[in-house]
This record gives sequence, C-alpha cells and structure tokens, in this order.
Amino acid sequence: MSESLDAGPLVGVIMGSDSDWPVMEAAAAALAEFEIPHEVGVYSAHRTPQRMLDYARDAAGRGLRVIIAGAGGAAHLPGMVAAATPLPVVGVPVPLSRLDGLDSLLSIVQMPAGVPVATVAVGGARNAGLLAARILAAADPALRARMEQFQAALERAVLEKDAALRA
Ligand code: RP5
Repeated sequence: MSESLDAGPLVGVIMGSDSDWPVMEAAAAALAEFEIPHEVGVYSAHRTPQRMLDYARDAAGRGLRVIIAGAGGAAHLPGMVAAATPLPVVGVPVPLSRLDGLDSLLSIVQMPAGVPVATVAVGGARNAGLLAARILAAADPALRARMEQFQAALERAVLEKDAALRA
C-alpha cells in the first residue's frame, strides 16, 4: 500500500484464544497479500477482560484503523471491543466442535443498535481480512487499485473454469 513500510500496524487481528488461530490466520494471510501492516494477539473477553478493554481503548491512538476480532462459543470479544473503540470492528465467528459455530455466529451478529460489528461467515476469516483491506482502500487509491486487480483475477479464474467445463 502507499503508506511507508515502516509504518506501525493498521489492522489488529485479535482472537479470544490461541485455539482460534488455525481459523484466524487466514485473516492475517489476506492482509499480508495486500502488504497491509498488521498485528496479531490473544485477548479474551472472559479470561482477560481488562487487557481486552485496554487494547480496544488504545487501538485508535496507536494508529490502528480496523480491528478484526474472532471468537468461538459465547463469542463476546468482537462486541465488547466494538463497545470500547470508535474503529470499525469485523467479527469472525469461529466454529467449535459443538454447535458448528452457530453459537459463535449468533453471539457476534446480534448486536444492539449503536454498536456495530461487521460479521462475516462462520470461519470466514479470509473475508474479514479482505473486508479490512477494502475499508482501508476507501481512502487509499493504490490499495484500491490492487483490490480491483484482485477482483479481476477472481473473475478470470471463474471464466477459465467455465471455459474448461465447456471444452
Ligand atoms: C472462546 O472460547 C475462544 O474464542 C475460543 O474460540 C473458545 C475456546 O477457547 P479455549 O478453551 O480453546 O482457550 O473464548
């Protein structure tokens, strides 16, 4: 992106437990594809509530522009972080072995009016990273151009598969 490479992180990728990382790493990978500086960390709404609040309250002042928060089960992290920061928060419902992530999804998506969390699909961490990239791209023409190239590549891939099926 157009910002200098030694800039601090613009996106925080946080999760309620290190056990969420196998899902959440796709968000970090998407940000890396677009060369967006980001940081990762574990902040539990239930086990480290004060640390979570400190992170949310300090995030904007540290230069972060978007927070991606993933959690599973009683997934309160994205909503609590959204309550304590003015930054856009993207929520990722992490699927656990019981209930297939439906509990995570409903815990994250059903926010009260005034406290939005942009919730992606269950396990949709890659889309969370791409959404964060789009949010940043709204004010960054170079990043927006890269996103348009990415979308064009998606379209080409579908057309090639269509052509292969028809051949
Ligand atoms: C949630 O509890 C975490 O986000 C994780 O998805 C789930 C289980 O955490 P661990 O018991 O694996 O640490 O808060």
